[in-house]
Amino acid sequence: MAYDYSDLVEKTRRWAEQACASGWINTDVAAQLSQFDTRTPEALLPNSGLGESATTRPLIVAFMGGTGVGKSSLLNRLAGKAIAKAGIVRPTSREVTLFHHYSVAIQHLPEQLPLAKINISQHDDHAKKNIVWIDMPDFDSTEQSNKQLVFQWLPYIDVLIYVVSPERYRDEKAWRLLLAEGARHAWLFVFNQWDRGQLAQYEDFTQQLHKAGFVAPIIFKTACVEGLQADEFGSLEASIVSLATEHIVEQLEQRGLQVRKDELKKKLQNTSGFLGSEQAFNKLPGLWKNQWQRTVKLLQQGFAWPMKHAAAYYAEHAADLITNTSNANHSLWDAWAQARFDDALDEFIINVDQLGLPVTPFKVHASAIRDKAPKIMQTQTELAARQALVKPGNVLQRGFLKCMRLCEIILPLIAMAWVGYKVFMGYYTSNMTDTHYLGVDFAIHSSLLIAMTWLIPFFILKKAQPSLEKSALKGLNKGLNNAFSMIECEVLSIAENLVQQHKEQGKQLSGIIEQCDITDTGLSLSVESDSPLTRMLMN
Ligand SMILES: Nc1nc2c(ncn2[C@@H]2O[C@H](COP(=O)(O)OP(=O)(O)OP(=O)(O)O)[C@@H](O)[C@H]2O)c(=O)[nH]1
Ligand SMILES: [Mg+2]
Repeated sequence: MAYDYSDLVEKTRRWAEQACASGWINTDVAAQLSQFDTRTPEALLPNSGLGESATTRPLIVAFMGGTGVGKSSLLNRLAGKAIAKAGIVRPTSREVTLFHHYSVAIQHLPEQLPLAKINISQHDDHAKKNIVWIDMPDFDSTEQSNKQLVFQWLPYIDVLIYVVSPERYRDEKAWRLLLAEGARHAWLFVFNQWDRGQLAQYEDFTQQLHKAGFVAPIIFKTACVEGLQADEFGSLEASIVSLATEHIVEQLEQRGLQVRKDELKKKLQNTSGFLGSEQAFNKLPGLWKNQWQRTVKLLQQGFAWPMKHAAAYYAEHAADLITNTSNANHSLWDAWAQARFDDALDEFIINVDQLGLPVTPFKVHASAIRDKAPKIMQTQTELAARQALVKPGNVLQRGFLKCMRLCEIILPLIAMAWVGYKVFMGYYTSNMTDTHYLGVDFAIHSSLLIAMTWLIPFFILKKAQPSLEKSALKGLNKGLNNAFSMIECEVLSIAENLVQQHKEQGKQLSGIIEQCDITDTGLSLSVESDSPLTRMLMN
């Protein structure tokens, strides 16, 4: 199914709006994408009502050219009466003259047109029923409003009759207009005031048109001076009448539509260049990892002293910290660290730019992570320091101390049990064998044994207690590394998120580009090479 041009323009406008809002394209590009013209010749006379037999709209033909070349004189000649002002004052016409068959309904002209500047005349010539003739003001005089009026009418014209005179056939402004508007219309050329013209000028004009892309331009030589020899005005009139068929109007519509779609497609393809390539986006995670590794080394060096200081503080206030009664802020992330982090992000953004990728989405997301980094660092270091102070030392140390605490209880108990056993056995054997009950030596030795089994673990426990400062430092180091990897991941997830967004933007854009290529297969309205229309179209 072919997509309606105005739908495509609307889709493009909506895409541009959201892409600009999220920073993927700048406002200039968005403005260019939002300015596509939906005005077409078929929109000039909606429901033009060409009578019961006609199924199509009339052909819209307009005289265009510099001031004084004779546009109004040509229209008057065609009408057989002075319907448009023609004269020696420059410029003469300051409004558009519309000349049409009375059966054409023109009451619904587009609102964008300055309706106050229209002069309307009707005729009853059945042969020219399917043609609406328009005389436009000049576009090259000092009268800017005339030029503006011409540009307001141009999109609604099927066939432009470009009129020149011997003085004004090499006009720079006309040349530029021809090149800019060339593909959008069919063109006929009139070398008017031929009564004063020379063959060399005619040939020169033909050459110029070749350069503009007309292989065999159709040029009529006319002279709107009464009583002069016959000119080619009749052929001009006949040519236009022969063009006013349903088939040619459809061909012109189809071609106009294709030209507009091609222009839109070209602009969209250029825009996809601004979004950057997928390969470039895929390089981002690696780039950031390298960048961050260098920054981490630098930050670790810079944090060495503040970490010691913070560890001493935490060790000193361990009890307050654990019971949460201390509000002391010992953030390692100072202005120096923030500056290093900002440098890293800025360098990353420069790399993004050098890869030809849009930087605004990165800048927007990066500003959030700039604020978040100090919080991550604060939370992670404090959490790890607290954990380290709750469980000081390493697993081995903690296991050994646990063991010693057990020994401090169990060993004296074993010693006492052994002494008790000996006392009981000594008492029992002394009764049986009538030997002396345990002596003084036993009392001294057993007391010493009990004392030693208790004192040795007690002293070991005292001496093997891990240092709180070292534990806090270890905790801070762990927190620091956690914070570093969290910050790295945050930036990586931004990069990944933007890769996804880029894919989505690219997909939407290529969707519209593809839709520009789809044409109705049922309509084969390509211009046949032998059609007179071929000579009227710019290559
Ligand atoms: N000699 C000669 N004079 C012509 C011819 N056609 C028009 N003129 C004169 O040229 C002058 C300008 O003609 P217009 O028809 O007003 O020219 P225009 O292109 O409509 O000019 P603007 O309305 O100012 O854009 C008038 O005085 C005409 O009489 C021609 O074929 N030969
Ligand atoms: Mg005029």
